[in-house]
Amino acid sequence: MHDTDRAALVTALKTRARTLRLHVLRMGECVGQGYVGQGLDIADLMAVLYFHTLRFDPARPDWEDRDRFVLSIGHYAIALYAALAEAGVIPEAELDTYGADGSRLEMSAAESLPGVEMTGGSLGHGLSQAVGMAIGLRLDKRPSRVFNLLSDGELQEGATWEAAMSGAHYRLDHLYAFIDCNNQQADGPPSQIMNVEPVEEKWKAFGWDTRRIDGNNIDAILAALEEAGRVSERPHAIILDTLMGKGVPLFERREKLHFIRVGREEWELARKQVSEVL
Ligand SMILES: Cc1ncc(C[n+]2csc(CCOP(=O)(O)OP(=O)(O)O)c2C)c(N)n1
Repeated sequence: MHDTDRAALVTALKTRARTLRLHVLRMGECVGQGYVGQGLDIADLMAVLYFHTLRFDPARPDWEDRDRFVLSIGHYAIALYAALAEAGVIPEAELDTYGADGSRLEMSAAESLPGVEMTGGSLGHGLSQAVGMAIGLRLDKRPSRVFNLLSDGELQEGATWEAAMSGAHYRLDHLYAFIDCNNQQADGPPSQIMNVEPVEEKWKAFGWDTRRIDGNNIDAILAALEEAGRVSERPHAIILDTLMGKGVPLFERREKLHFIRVGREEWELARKQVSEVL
C-alpha cells in the first residue's frame, strides 16, 4: 500500500472512531451512567475491525462465512452497539434505548441482538467460546476468522488460560485475541487486585504469536493485524495498552472509571472534547 493510501485509511478510521465515541456518549447520556470509559477506550480497535478488517454483511448478520467478533466482556456492549449502529446492522435511533427496560441493547450484550455472537455477563468464558468456534469453522472448511476481545481482568480467570492452551494446541492461526489492558478492573488497577503482568510473556509461553501495542493508535493496530496475518500455525494475541475514557480528558482524569455516573452538564463538554480531536 502506498504511504498516501495508508494515511488516508488511518484518517478515515480515526473519523469512524470519533463517531463511535460520540455514539458511546449518546448511549451514556440516555441513562446518565454506564460503561462509558470502556466504550471510549476501545473505540479505535472497533473502528479498525468493523470498518477495515472484519468480513461481514450488515444486511445479513448471520451470513455463515462471516468473520466472528466474540465479545468476552459483556459489559463492553456499549462499544459493540456503537459499531453495529455505525455499520448499519441496527438502527442508529435504537442507541437511545441503551440499558432501558425491554431494550435489545442490554448493558451486557445478548445473542438475541443481530450481530452479537455471544451472550456475555459472566467474565472469563469468551476465549473458550472463540476457540470452539474456530475449531468448528475449520472442521466446516469455512474461510472465517474469529476475533475475541477480552480484558486484563479476565486474565485472572482460570478458564482463559485453558482456552489459551487449547488454541495453541490446535494451531488456530485464524484466531485472534485482543487483550484490553486498560489497567482497571471494578475495584482498582489489576496490579493492586491481582497482578496479571507480564502479559505478553504469558501468552508467548502458552504458544501464541504475540505483540503489544498502543491500543489507541490506529496505525499500530493495523500494523499488528498485518504482521499477525503473516504468521501461521499459531493463534495471535494482540495486547492493547489503552486509556480508559480515551478522547474525553474530563473522564480520562478520573481515578475510577469502571462504571461512571456523569452529571447532566458534563455530557455536552464530553461531546465537545471528543469532537475537537482527530
Ligand atoms: C465471573 C465474573 N466475576 C465477576 C463479575 C463482576 N464484574 C463485572 S465487570 C468486572 C470488572 C472486571 O474488570 P475488567 O474485565 O478488566 O473490566 P474493566 O474494568 O476494564 O471494564 C467485574 C468483576 C462478572 N461479571 N463475572
